[in-house]
Amino acid sequence: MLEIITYPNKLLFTRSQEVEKFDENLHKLLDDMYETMISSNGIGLAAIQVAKPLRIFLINLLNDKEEQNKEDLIEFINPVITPIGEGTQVYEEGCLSVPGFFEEVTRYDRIKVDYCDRFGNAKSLEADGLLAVAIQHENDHLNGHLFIEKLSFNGRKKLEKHLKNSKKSKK
Ligand code: QAP
Ligand code: CO
Repeated sequence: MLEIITYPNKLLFTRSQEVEKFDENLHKLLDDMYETMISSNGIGLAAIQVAKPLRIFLINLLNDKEEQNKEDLIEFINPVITPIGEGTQVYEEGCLSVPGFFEEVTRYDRIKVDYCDRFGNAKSLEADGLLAVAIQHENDHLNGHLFIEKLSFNGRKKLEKHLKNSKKSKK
């Protein structure tokens, strides 16, 4: 298990670097990130959330039976995202680095992603729905951005209240 860093840790606001070596160290990091994501009840995790500033994230959505199977895991390395069309969608997002807070965010409806797998093979996929949301959320982490930067005025107020309350319960 790796430790997940949380807001307002300043590492979360740093830009991650491209992966250059697709070696056993990378594979170990990907495996450790997977274990960390699953034991934290996550469906997505970026390397910067475990304090590794590398352009890597994992997504493992639930299937239509609401099961989270490792065979549905996608590992994205050095991803590049391109929106398809102008459509947008709204989804109630959360983040393991902002524990206990969930709020609506607007994202592109459809995207194309070019990325590498763990062996350095070039891959490409088109996504919509929740997968498109998850990819955009995780890709923001690689550029030092959090979903809470995209909140509406009322969402921001909710966040302030949440942060105050979680500080109180820590004391
Ligand atoms: C990113 O988020 C994401 O606060 C992944 O108490 C967001 O796995 C993908 C989580 C929106 C798709 C849509 C957060 C678990 C998990 C929490 C997560 C918490 C427990 C968040
Ligand atoms: Co996140």
